[in-house]
Amino acid sequence: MSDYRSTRQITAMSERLRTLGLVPFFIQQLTDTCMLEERLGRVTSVQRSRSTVVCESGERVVELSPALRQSSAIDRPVVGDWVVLDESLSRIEKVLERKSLFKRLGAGTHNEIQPIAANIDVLFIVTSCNEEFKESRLERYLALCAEAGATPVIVLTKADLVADASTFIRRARSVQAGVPIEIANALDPATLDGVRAWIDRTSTVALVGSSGVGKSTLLNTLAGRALAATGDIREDDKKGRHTTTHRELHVLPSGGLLIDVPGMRELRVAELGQSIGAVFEDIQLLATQCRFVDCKHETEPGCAVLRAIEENRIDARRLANYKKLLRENALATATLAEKRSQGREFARMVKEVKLIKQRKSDG
Ligand SMILES: Nc1nc2c(ncn2[C@@H]2O[C@H](COP(=O)(O)OP(=O)(O)OP(=O)(O)O)[C@@H](O)[C@H]2O)c(=O)[nH]1
Ligand SMILES: [Mg+2]
Ligand SMILES: [Zn+2]
Repeated sequence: MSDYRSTRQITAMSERLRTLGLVPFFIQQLTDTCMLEERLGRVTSVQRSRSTVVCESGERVVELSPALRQSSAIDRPVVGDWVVLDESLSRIEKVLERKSLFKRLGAGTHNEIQPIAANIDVLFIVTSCNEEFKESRLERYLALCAEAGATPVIVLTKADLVADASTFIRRARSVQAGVPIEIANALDPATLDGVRAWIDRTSTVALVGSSGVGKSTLLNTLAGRALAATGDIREDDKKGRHTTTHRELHVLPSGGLLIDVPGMRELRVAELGQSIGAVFEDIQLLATQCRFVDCKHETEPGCAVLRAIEENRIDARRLANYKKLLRENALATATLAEKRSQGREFARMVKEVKLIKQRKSDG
């Protein structure tokens, strides 16, 4: 599609779709112009098989097409997706190709990749200046963010509750070279200029982080009104009470889109590719100087990584977490690959049995 045509379509496009973050990347995937105005929409929340979609004509609760209902979790619509509805505007027919996707390995025994939020530009990894703060958790979020294809920003909330936030800032800086950090009191709009600078009219920001760190509070303060419920945290261990129970995309009155994601208890990784390396660039660079090319940085002589730990240039915790994520990722990735090949094998067997049956009935 020519640039001219896509520009013309955007100018003709409804203001509503534009405030929902519609950009040429999605318009270019549409083949029929009339489909654009009426049947295009963005998923603002998902409840089991039903999704809330905002289209030009307003908000609708819609079902999935039979094909989508049978597809795997990763291919089904998730909050943030751009979708095409059927002519009666009651069913999602197609999920447009995603610009980015934040996902994890499903919790519990479900060895399936679970999409969390689609088409996000920026990921606010929210953590607070108290016992909740953990470098290892941040590293995990950052690896998943690199894989998602979004820009990470660490948002340090509850800065008002500590005399000096500098220790937390220093610790946040250590988890990934050059990662932006914003300090905030999520209850006070006067402290949110740094956070606001990441939000513009068409970009989508997802808020992730443990329960109780202040994601919904941040959303409400940025919006200037109570869009989401918030809840207090437990006094003894500072843990949240999982107040937000489903993911939802909100449009800010001043423009910009925020996806509030409930605190996740488990954040398992799988199929991370090179994304672990994006977070642990320092360790991977040092590893090129180890004496042995296959150095595991355990007890080997001439290990540049172990030397950096001895000289306090790298934390032993950081190396341990790097190894843990590598192990976890390798195991989960292998399990998923095996499951998929078994699925293919099973499908092949079913096909063969059907063919035999057919031959029998034909003959
Ligand atoms: N003092 C202070 N309190 C905050 C700040 N941010 C959040 N809180 C409080 O922390 C508690 C939890 O905030 P929520 O916004 O509900 O937390 P959440 O991250 O949305 O939690 P879940 O929905 O459970 O995932 C509330 O009592 C908020 O008022 C902050 O920056 N400073
Ligand atoms: Mg919340
Ligand atoms: Zn080594």
